[in-house]
Amino acid sequence: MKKRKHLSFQLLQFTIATIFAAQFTSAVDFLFNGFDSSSVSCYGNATLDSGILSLTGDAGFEIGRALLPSKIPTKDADTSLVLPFSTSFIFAMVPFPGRLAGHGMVFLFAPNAEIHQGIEAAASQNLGFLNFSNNGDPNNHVFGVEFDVFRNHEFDDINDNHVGIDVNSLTSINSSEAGYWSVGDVFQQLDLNNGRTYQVWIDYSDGVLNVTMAPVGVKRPPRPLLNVSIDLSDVLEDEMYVGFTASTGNMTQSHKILAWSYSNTNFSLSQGLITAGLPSFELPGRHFIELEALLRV
Ligand SMILES: [Ca+2]
Ligand SMILES: [Ca+2]
Ligand SMILES: [Ca+2]
Repeated sequence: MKKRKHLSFQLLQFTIATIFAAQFTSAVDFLFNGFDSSSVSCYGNATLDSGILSLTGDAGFEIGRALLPSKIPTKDADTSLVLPFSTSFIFAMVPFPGRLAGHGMVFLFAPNAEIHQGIEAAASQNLGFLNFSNNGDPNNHVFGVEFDVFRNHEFDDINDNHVGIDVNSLTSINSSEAGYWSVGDVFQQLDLNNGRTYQVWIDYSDGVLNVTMAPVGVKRPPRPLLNVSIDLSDVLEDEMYVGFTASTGNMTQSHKILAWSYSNTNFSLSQGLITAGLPSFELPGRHFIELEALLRV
């Protein structure tokens, strides 16, 4: 297996993980600028190297998942209302030279950690999130925000470069071309899997979910990419695993997470993520193959 070395990547690794009972019962805060085995538990093909989390490698048909080691509460113990949350992470999807690149990754809440127990997940277009038989089942209790780079008509994918909101299903309830709204409300399209490093912000409060992304280092755009009214109270169980999952198939790419913050109370915690001096994964030139380019030939 190929290993990419990031010798120049000296991450300041620190963790703020506090459980407190002030405003909300069992509210959670954590912030990881780089990962080690105490910050996340890896499943399937996920690996940690020099503080970087790689969910998948180059073997094909892989599933990698990395979750906070313990479940966290997602509902107020007294009121049973879904706790507001604000999470942000920095990721890169890195193609392998000469290989078709796919399939994508999901930020998820799941009732179980294991890939092949409980709500089972499959590779390829299933993104390590669900599989063909459980897809769409309301008893799944899985919620995700997907970053999908291959168009699957069976899931009504809008294109091969989109961000979607997934409730118990890989058919998103809402999705958008990947990108952000810059100053003057001009849409800037972003190529999810060109190796570039992006920051994502996902906020949920008062029944509204906002998903925003931008190239790392760009200030958080005020207008979100996705803005959806959604009641998660029937979707989330009282305690859930939270983290990331990704898969490859015939098409393969590395799905990397560099940093991650999460809070139920402090919607500015993501400002503690280090966005400068991160390694670059962009390939010199354009040596990887995009399927759409191949099909045009
Ligand atoms: Ca897809
Ligand atoms: Ca999709
Ligand atoms: Ca692409």
